[in-house]
Amino acid sequence: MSITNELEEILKESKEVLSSSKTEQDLDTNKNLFIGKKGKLTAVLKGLATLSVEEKKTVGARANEISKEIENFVTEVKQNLKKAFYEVELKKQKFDVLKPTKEQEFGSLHPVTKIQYEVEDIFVSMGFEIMDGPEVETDFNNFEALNFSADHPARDMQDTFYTEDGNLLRTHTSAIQVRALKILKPPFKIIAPGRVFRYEEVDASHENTFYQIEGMVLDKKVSTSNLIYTMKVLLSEIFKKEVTVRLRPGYFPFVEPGFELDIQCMVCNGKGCAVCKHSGWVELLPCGLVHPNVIRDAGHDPKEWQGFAFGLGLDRLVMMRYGINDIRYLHSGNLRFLKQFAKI
Ligand code: FA5
Repeated sequence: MSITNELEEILKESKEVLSSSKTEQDLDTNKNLFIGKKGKLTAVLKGLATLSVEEKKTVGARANEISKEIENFVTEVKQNLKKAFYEVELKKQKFDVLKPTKEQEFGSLHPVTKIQYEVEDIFVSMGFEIMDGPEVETDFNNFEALNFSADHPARDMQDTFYTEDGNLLRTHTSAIQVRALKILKPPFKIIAPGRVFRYEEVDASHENTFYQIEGMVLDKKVSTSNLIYTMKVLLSEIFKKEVTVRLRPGYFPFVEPGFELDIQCMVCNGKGCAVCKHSGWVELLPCGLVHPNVIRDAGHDPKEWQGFAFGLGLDRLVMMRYGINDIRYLHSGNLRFLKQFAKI
């Protein structure tokens, strides 16, 4: 075989061998078979010495071209091998950030949140809007504007934590009534859920941090019948069965008349237990018609506008709904307790 043919054969063979390389290391070894010190092309070039000057020129030039072509082919194969390597590696590393680590480890809504959402749905379906307010309130919004003057004895029932600048942790969601009266143009219907705080001796039915849902309607011709009807709808929707309630007079400076709506204790079925303080009844839903002073102080004419308001104790509602015999379970972060509500 002539040297020229031998060179073309080497080029052909080198491409076949180089293409079969599986790794970059393989490729280096295969490259040396052709253009390394002991490679086939190097060996042929050594034979050039026997050729004439003219042949040396043409065959030598072709040999150089072939050497370059093999080098270029090596570079091309190397790039393809790199690309394939990273594709495989990336596929191995692909992971789903949202995939739960264990099948059973989903979190769930807190029972108080669940019931809050249910109450919200009931009121939204009756045309109420949902309002929010801050947990750190002014004395004015929490007390003063609700007819509790600075030395009013009813303040003693709702002692709280004060900040150094004279504000306080709100003791009830009724503070949001004041905000609603200021911001909204009557007629309006709102509910306002939220966390409230009191300096309170903790027992089976009293926490120092608990939840309420405020409700307020301001319109023309609002009566106690509207209030009682709305409370009835709420309770029948929440409990989905007849519940025994009693209505008695209750005093709150910002309503007149004021009522206490108690529910027969569903932990002991009215027999008496720690939750109802052995009375058979649980205070759940104080309410009343908005006091004319509150309406007037907010800049509306109490002869034109009337309203009702209520303040639902959400934790106690949850306790009645599920028969929970101690309020302290609710906010203790006890997972064995909370997990029982995951599938409800
Ligand atoms: C009030 O807080 C009034 N703002 C309610 C109101 C609103 C009256 C609008 C009239 C018109 P009271 O302090 O009774 O009222 O609390 C309301 C409800 O919150 C109670 O019936 C009870 O269900 C719940 N509650 C009160 N104190 C605690 C406590 N320490 N722990 C858990 N729940 C409580």
